[in-house]
Amino acid sequence: MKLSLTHYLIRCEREHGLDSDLRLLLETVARACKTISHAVGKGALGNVLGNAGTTNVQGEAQKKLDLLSNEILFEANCWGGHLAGMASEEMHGPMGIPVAYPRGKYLLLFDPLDGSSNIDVNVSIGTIFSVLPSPLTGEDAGEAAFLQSGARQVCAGYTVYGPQTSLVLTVGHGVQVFTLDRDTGSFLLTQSDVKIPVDTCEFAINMSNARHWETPVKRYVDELLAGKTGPRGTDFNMRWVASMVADVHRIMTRGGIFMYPRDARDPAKPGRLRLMYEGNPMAFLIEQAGGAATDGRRRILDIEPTKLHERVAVFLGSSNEVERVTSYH
Ligand code: AFP
Repeated sequence: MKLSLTHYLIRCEREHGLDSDLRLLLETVARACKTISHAVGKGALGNVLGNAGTTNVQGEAQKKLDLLSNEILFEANCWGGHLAGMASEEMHGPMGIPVAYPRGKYLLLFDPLDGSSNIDVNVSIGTIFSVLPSPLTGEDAGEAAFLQSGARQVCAGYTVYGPQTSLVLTVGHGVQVFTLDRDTGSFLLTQSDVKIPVDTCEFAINMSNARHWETPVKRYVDELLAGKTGPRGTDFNMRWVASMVADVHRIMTRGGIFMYPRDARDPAKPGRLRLMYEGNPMAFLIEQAGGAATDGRRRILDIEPTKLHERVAVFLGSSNEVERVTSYH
C-alpha cells in the first residue's frame, strides 16, 4: 500500500514536527496542481492552448494556460488562512489575501506554468513553488517581506505534467516523489529520499547561446564536447527540454548538470531564470537530494534578493560537475 501525500505529511508532523498549517497549505497546493494537470491534459479539446494576448511583468507573451494556472493557484490558496501573501512569475507585485479571509504565517511563491513555450507542442511542462515564513503575522505581506534568501525556505516543490503527473517535494527532510493516481485522485509516494549521483555524463544547456557565455562556461562546455579525446577523457550526452521542471526532474531521476548561464549580452540580466520562484525552490530540492546549485560563483540559497523578479544564473545537479564549473569561475 503506497503512502498518500497526506499520510506522508502527517508522518512528518509526528516525526519531524512539521507545522500542521504548512501541511494544510501543501495539501491545498497539491490539489491545485491536480486541477492544472486536468486542464493541461485537455490540450486543444479544452480551448487552453495558444496565447492569451497579454504580456507578463517580464515582457513575455502569456499563454492561456499561464493565466489559468496562475488563477487556479491563487483561488485555491487565498481563503485557507495559511498565507500572508502570494507572488507569481505572472503577476507584477505580490497578490494580497482578500480582506474577507484571515492572514497566515507563510508566503507562497510560484511559477504557475513553467515551460510555456512547450505547451502548444505537447512537451512536458510544470508548476514550481516555494514557501517562506512570513516576517509579519496576521498582516498583508508587501514585496519586502518576500525578499528572503532561499536558505529560509521551509518547503519547495514542483509538479511535472508529463506522461505521469508527479509532485516532487521537500520539507527539509530529503526529497520525495509522489505520482498522481488518476483513478483515485491521490498523489501516492513512489520514490523516497531521492539521491542525485555525484558524477554524471549528461549535461543540459541551450547551446544556441554559446557565443554569449562567459569564458569559464565556454571552457567547461568545450571540455564536455571534446569527450574521450579531451581533458575529461569520457564522452558526454546532451539534453535540453527547455522546461526547467522537465530537465530538473530528469536530473532528480538519473543525475546530470543543468546550466542557464549569465548572458554577456545584458550584464543587468544575469541569465534567464528567476531567483525567487525558479532558482531557489530548485536549489533547495537539488541540495536536499545531495546535489549542488550555484550561480557560478555563489550557492544559490545564500543569495540575498533585492527584487521580487530578479534573475539568476543557474548551475545545478550532480555535485562534482557543479563544483567543477563553479571552480572555473
Ligand atoms: P518559458 O516558460 O517562457 O517557456 O521559459 C521556460 C524557462 O524559464 C525554463 O523552464 C527553461 O529552462 C528555459 O526558460 C528555457 O529557455 P530557452 O527557451 O532560452 O531555452
